[in-house]
Amino acid sequence: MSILNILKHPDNRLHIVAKSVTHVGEVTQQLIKDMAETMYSASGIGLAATQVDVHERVIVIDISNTRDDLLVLINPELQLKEGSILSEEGCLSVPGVYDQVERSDRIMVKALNAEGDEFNLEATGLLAVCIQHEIDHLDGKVFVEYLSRLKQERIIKKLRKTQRGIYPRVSI
Ligand code: GNR
Ligand code: NI
Repeated sequence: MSILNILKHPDNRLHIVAKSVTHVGEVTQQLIKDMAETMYSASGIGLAATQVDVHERVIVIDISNTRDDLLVLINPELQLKEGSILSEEGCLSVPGVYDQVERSDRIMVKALNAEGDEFNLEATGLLAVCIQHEIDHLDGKVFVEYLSRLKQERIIKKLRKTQRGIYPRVSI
């Protein structure tokens, strides 16, 4: 298992549209393990492969308080979305920035699990928000793109300042 480097906004690689997984095998399963370890170690509730510079449609989520309820979504497809919910979002690729985003409050999603089997899931509230946030990543979209241009410019300025001189540690 390994903790992967998380790309930080602004980074053009966060705008790459991820490709569908054609075969769920050992390589994808190892990616899922590494993504889960990375998400838990960063205390996030979700992580999309895009954020670790792998441009395949793979998502891991765990919104449980106990951090032991991993949800894996491969090639997720939104089948239905309804209602609206306004909630404060954050993102591991946009550290220290939190702001209100409007999303659908209830969704139905179809996806493959880590075994490659298809399943359908109905989600509401935080889980629905998180799934939409992660699917956006796979489509090359970061949540700050829903904010005003002024806010986006301020966020980029702040992140460029704090990221300056910070380079990922290479593990031995
Ligand atoms: O850890 C995360 N918290 C969060 C809070 C509100 C809405 C979405 C999220 S997802 C985020 C982890 C992340 O960046 N996933 O892409
Ligand atoms: Ni995110």
